[in-house]
Amino acid sequence: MYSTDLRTDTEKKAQAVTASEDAALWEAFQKRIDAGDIIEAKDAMPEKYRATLVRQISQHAHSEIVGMLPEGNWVTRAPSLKRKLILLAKIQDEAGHGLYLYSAAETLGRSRDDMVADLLSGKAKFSTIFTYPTPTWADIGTVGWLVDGAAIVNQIPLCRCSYGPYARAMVRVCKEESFHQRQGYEIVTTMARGAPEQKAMAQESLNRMWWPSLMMFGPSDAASLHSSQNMKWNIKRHSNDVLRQRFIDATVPQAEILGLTIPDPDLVWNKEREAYDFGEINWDEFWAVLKDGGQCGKSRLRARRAAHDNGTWVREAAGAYAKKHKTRVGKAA
Ligand code: BYC
Repeated sequence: MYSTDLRTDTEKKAQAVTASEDAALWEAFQKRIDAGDIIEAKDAMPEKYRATLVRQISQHAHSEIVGMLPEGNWVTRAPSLKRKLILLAKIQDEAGHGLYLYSAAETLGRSRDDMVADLLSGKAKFSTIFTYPTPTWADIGTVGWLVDGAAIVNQIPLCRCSYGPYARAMVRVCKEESFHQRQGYEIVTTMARGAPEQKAMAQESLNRMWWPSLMMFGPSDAASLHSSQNMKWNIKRHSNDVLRQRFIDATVPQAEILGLTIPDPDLVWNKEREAYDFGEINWDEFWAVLKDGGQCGKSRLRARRAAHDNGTWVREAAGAYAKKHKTRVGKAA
């Protein structure tokens, strides 16, 4: 996860080919993008476009799957049967998101097994937000409210991404994320309006999760490596900073309604910009988390590896069944 190079040998070769790729292909491709065309799996595309999408979509899929872990830890401790059921349904949705996304990435020629191997070996990244611990029940509320809230702001524009299979997967993901955001906000609302201890727990969680949520949008535009090319290709429709600002402007009033305080002394409404000014994000922390996995990165990977190992027999049984079925169908034909 924390290496800077996500490319497989095949992708490296593919990118090397890019230099010698037909300039006419690049030009014709860019014309299609500029005309608002949707690119489909079998269409001609520059190898760099393909590799960029595999990188982003697989990282996104890994984030969904790893994101199940902090929530999974709370299923047995959720405060009521109703809360357990809702949390289980949400976690199941995240697994579904991972599956749509792995499938979308597979249309670009990368196998799911290879992508999962990159996650398990630590080569592929997943969202920094899931390297932070969730030690209290209020964190399950703030994950829904802030993390799913940030995900919606980031992902709604991806429904109009130039690559069809990714864009279509995003439509359903966004609908479900919207339910997730509301369930999180409802947990935080219940706590903020409950006993003083509950409100304090909600505030303490907000204090820890606010800044990491802002980091979900990626580095500042000045430091973003891929934004300008990705925007040219209509993979990204808005820059990291634009989306981050959109999230802050939507979320601050939600905190005010709850009587909670955003942990940023520099947060102030700017009348001229009609947006909130906010304090400096600790980018050293962001880059350090990307590099070494922060507090929980390593334990998240350990949990994923254990789940993968424990599921070996299921994959083997499914493979044996598929083989048997194929032989039977072959004989019948
Ligand atoms: N975490 O040039 P930049 C969810 C990396 S799941 C980790 O701006 P780009 C949920 C970036 O990959 C939410 N890495 O990159 C699930 C690049 O490194 P590489 C997941 C990050 O691609 C379960 C480098 O930093 N959402 O919501 O133009 C339960 C430079 O960045 C992060 C998605 O994946 C980060 N936060 O923009 C609940 C959305 N930020 O690859 C909720 C799809 C940056 O060159 N992805 N990096 O080694 C995107 O929209 C874009 O890929 C990003 C980054 C905005 C994340």
